[in-house]
Amino acid sequence: MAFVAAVALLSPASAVAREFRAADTQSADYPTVQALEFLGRLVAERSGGRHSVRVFHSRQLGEEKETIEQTRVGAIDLNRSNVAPFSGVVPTAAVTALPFLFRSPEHLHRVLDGPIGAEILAAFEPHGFIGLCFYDSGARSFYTRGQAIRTVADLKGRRIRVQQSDQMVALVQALGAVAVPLPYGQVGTALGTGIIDGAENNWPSYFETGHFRYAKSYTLTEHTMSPEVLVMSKKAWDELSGPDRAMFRQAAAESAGYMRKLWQAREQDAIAAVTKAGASVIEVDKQPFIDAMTPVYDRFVVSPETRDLVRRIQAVP
Ligand code: GTR
Repeated sequence: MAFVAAVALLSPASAVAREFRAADTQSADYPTVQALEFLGRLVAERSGGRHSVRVFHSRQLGEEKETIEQTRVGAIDLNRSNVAPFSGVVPTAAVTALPFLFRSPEHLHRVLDGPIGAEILAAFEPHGFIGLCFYDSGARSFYTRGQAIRTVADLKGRRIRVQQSDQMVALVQALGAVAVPLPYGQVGTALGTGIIDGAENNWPSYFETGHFRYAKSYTLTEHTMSPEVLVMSKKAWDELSGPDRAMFRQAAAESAGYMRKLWQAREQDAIAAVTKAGASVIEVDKQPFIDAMTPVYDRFVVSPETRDLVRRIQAVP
């Protein structure tokens, strides 16, 4: 017993040096990847060089569906993904991807920066993840090749790529389109070859992926503001000391603030770049799109807890 206790004292968890592998599907200079690098600098500094974060961007560790699973089992330590591909894994998190839930970026920030945001991050834990922070992702809108989308009817029968998420499949089906769930890295080729007619994403992703070259009409439906989320695998977390956990949480919160500033500039730059390259931006009456979303809410907002969460999010001013 005495020997065991002495060994434990000699090697407290906080003294164990570690490289944390972080996965991100976006490219090296995308704001989420920049935020992970920033987090890595804080962690290295504040742990006196004991810990470091190695960022694998551009899907080097795989597509989101796979990296989420690998993070769950502890093969990847940190993962920055959109909440939508988490929909089958952490149902509470999927609430933030519900269509037309957030009224504005300010509403989203007020919800995610407050107690509801903390509650949603905490909901990751029973599923093998520690929710560390949310990052901005703007609003997602549809973009298409060929005929532009001006009304819900223009989506009828069109093949639209969605993230690998049942909720996103349902959203697109509710608009009468054919949902094609594909990993992010396959969308460019699918658009280029005409396997799909369109996809949906925020401005920076539409630009950075080059999708604007094939799908030249961007229709401002802004149908979801599904945020990005940074999680740590519970396995890595369990090996951290209390002070190291607090350090990670603090560094993640600061990286979210850093990212928010980068994001605003990046959105504006992306809008300017795609319009300069000839993409047309189409404004629509959103009401018919909102009205079409009832089946999505009927299917995914079922339990009393989820209903209550949606109500509380809507009640945030
Ligand atoms: C982006 C998001 C990625 C990924 C991608 C997609 O906006 O940053 O994490 O989810 O969308 O559509 O697959």
